[in-house]
Amino acid sequence: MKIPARALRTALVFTATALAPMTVGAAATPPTTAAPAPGTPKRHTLRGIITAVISEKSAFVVKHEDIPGVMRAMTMMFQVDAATLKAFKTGDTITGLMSRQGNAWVLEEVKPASAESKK
Ligand SMILES: [Cu+2]
Repeated sequence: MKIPARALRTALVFTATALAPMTVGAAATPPTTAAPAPGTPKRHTLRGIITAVISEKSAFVVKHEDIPGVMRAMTMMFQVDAATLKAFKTGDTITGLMSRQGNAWVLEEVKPASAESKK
């Protein structure tokens, strides 16, 4: 049986029209909001200079700038991971994300500050 081209075109248009509301409905569904996992520490952006590297504690002493609403400018110690510890030295200006984890302040995503200030 041969379907006339015109009838076939009509059928396709009808199908597309029928599907359209479904597509719109799916697109209108709000994305699932990823709520922060309970217990995840708040992280704050920090900028400062490393005044000492304490290898045996896997820590940096950082003289950081004021973190509005969180902490005034001060010099304090931050735990860092082994890779970060090796990647930086005393005198480096850095940015990072600080958070309170247990009894320690932790600095993550540490980057040279020069990379951040290139705007
Ligand atoms: Cu501080």
